Amino acid sequence: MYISKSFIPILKNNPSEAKIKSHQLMLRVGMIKQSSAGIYSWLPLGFKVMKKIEQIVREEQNKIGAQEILMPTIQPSDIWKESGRYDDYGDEMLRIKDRQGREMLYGPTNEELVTDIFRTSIKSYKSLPQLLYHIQWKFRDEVRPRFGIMRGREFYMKDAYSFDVNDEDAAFSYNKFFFSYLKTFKRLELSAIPMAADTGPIGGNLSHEFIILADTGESKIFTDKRVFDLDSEGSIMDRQSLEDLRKKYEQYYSVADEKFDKVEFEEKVSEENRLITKGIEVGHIFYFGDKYSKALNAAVDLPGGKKDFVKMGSYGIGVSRLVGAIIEAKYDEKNEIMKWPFSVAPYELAIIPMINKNDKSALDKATSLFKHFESNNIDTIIDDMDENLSSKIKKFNLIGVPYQIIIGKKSEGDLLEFKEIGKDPRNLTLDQITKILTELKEKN
Ligand code: 5CA
Repeated sequence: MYISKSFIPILKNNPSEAKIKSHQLMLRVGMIKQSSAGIYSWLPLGFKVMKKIEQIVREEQNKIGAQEILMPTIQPSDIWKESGRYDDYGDEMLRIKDRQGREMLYGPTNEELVTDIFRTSIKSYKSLPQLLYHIQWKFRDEVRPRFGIMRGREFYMKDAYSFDVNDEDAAFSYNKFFFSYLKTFKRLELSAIPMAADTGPIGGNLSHEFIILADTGESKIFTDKRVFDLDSEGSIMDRQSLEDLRKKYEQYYSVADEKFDKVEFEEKVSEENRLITKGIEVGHIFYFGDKYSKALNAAVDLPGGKKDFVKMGSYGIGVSRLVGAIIEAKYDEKNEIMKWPFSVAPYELAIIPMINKNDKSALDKATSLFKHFESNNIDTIIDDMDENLSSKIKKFNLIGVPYQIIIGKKSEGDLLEFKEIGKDPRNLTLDQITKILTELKEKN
């Protein structure tokens, strides 16, 4: 992509309406454009990042055996009346009438709809477990939409649903998602900590929020610092090791606001390990047994001939919110340097030639390098604008392309000036650079 032909509407200054750095940066480099309160269009740069995040989320869901489906955004009201949530959901639900006067709604979540899909097709315990997920827009008419896409009214969510024959199997499914979430956030270079949480309008009695630390986060958290040293190495998927993994995390007191109990906190966590801070909720998982299956009559035949309602859980990741969350975690606001994780960067490499009206050689060289990297599958952007080198570099620091090749006065012979954002440039050969980038690509 040539930057002169790209749709990347960069602003000179930070927009005054944005209160937190992710919102500032997203408007500044033209990742999104507000359409109405809490509703945004995604412009090429923002869209690319979100799609890359979505793909990582998808791959990690597939790895635990979840199957992808796609449910509609518009749902009929009757299934919500069956579950009893039609009235409970209140003003957050956007209610619509079609031309026949039928009550419809824009889905804020999908427990009812997926249970309806399940109950019409699955009749026997032999078909369990079923793990189904989709990645789809949701709408919640939030009282206070704010911070750009962080708390939107329309937002992009991955929501998964598990169906099991009994509580024990359901716990196994829950733990698969628990594990898969740790893996997903790690691939996004985020340190997201699972914290015991309330279940709110979703219901049930077991729940974890996955939270990354950020001063601008809306969730208050109380944790034992040692939880940050834990890791989720390996890809072991058996029941016992997954249960052990969850226990490993649960041994440390780590809760979101609503679950906080001062006495318990002070009893369980020594003073030097206490951490009270704020964070961003990037995922939330729930176990609610037969809450929806009972209400919607989703039952299966058991081995002995009896029937029972299936045991369900639901598992959400805020895909659009993650774009902002990664910025909150990675953007150095003071120096105006963003560094996207390689795995989700809008471009992996920027080629920045010094353009001189009388001498097109740097641009020619840039173009041939560009072709080379494109054929090596490296997502590359070339800056063909008539601007000075330092403003070009500043621009790419903001956009956050993690690697740059600068073709200026210093690049002579076979060596190229190669720069990882935020670090000093190095002179490397084309082969060396290609190797570095290809290896990064494989690792991600
Ligand atoms: N049905 C369950 C699990 S699928 C559910 O809806 N859970 S949730 O309400 O916690 O939402 C899941 C995730 O979506 C949250 O962890 C958060 O990352 C994201 N999310 C929720 N509300 C918003 C919002 N208004 N704007 C952006 N992201 C949101």
